[in-house]
Amino acid sequence: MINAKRLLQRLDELSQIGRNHETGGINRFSFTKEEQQAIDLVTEYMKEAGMQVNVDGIGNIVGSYGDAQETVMLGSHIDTVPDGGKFDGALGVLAAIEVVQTLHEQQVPLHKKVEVTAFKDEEGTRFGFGLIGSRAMAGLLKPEQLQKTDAANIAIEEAARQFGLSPFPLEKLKREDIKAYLELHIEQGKVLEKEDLPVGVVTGIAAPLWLEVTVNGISEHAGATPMHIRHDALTAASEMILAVEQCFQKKDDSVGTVGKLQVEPNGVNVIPGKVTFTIDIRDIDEHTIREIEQEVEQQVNDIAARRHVTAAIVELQRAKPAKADESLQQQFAASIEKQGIRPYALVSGAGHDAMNIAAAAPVAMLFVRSKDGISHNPLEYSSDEDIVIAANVLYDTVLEISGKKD
Ligand code: HGY
Ligand code: MN
Ligand code: MN
Repeated sequence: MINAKRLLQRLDELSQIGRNHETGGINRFSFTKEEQQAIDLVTEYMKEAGMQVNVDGIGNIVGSYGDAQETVMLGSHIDTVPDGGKFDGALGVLAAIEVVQTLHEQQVPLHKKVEVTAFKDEEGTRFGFGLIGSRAMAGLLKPEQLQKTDAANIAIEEAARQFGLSPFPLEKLKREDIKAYLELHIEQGKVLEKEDLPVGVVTGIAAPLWLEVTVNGISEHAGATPMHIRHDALTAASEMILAVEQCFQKKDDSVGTVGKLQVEPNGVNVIPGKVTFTIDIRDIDEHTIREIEQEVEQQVNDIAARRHVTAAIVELQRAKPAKADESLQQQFAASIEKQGIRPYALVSGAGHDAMNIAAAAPVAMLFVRSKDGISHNPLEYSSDEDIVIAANVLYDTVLEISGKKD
């Protein structure tokens, strides 16, 4: 069994880094000093667990245990959304380290190397483009994507170099030796709570398509411009946003979110001349995502024409939905049953690094119950008891797929 006290203590310790003491939220964005502090702490934990620690060219932190050719990789991420919670990503990395430390302390003979990866920039908060580390490891990262910039116009490549990293050639980041990838993650939804279960096995992962819509009208005097001759970018964007919402009413599993909105010049007495907003589209099926994308484009263009403004849509990021490996799902279910818990299968509406790694290896995810389904919020919470159950399920699964058969 894993050392529950140590895991929970580390979770608390890591959660102090990047903490906004007013809101309780955590802000750890890529290639920043907060992230570096978190990397240093996680590196320390990995070494205490008996692992060799390496950082690859894009900044994935990889702890390795054992010297077998074939690798079972565990992992998740330690970066956050703005004012994020303490469990999203961090729990998966720390539980994985705890599993390895327990294997090490109990001198368990292994026939596979076990690695733990803290993937670089899963959330995409700083550059509006995420899953960077897992794209790189799966050979999906494209050179031009490293030219995406943050609000200060710093490109990913530049930020990586300033952080002491050399991302190119990207080919050297690709991994071919991973035989299985397992990720423990909070559910971030309400299903396990409704089923009154501490853990669940993920069957598939919905993928995000992120679009940015820029609406251009004319900034004019709010008092001197009659309503019927305005080119108001904000009222046009508002109608577009509600039309986007309508696109999802008819779809069962798809979800759509407008999360960011910028109004320029943003003056009380100025008709907005330019509005930029983002759309986050999710579904488990790639074809459905494309259908919705076309519908959204049609709506945006029709409304722009009718309101005498122009609209441009650019893709910020796209990923492929992924199915979890059947036999790894069954192994998780068997390990759950050993704890006397009913195995339960569910889809992940949230995106995860596992969906990229699925391009390079069989993957599976273990979900931990989220209180009230809240996540991407300082109120994000999973109980100590559920966390320990999940970490022990992960330990047993790793033992089953990596431990030497006597
Ligand atoms: O957006 C997501 O689904 C994940 O939290 N990055
Ligand atoms: Mn997240
Ligand atoms: Mn996450």
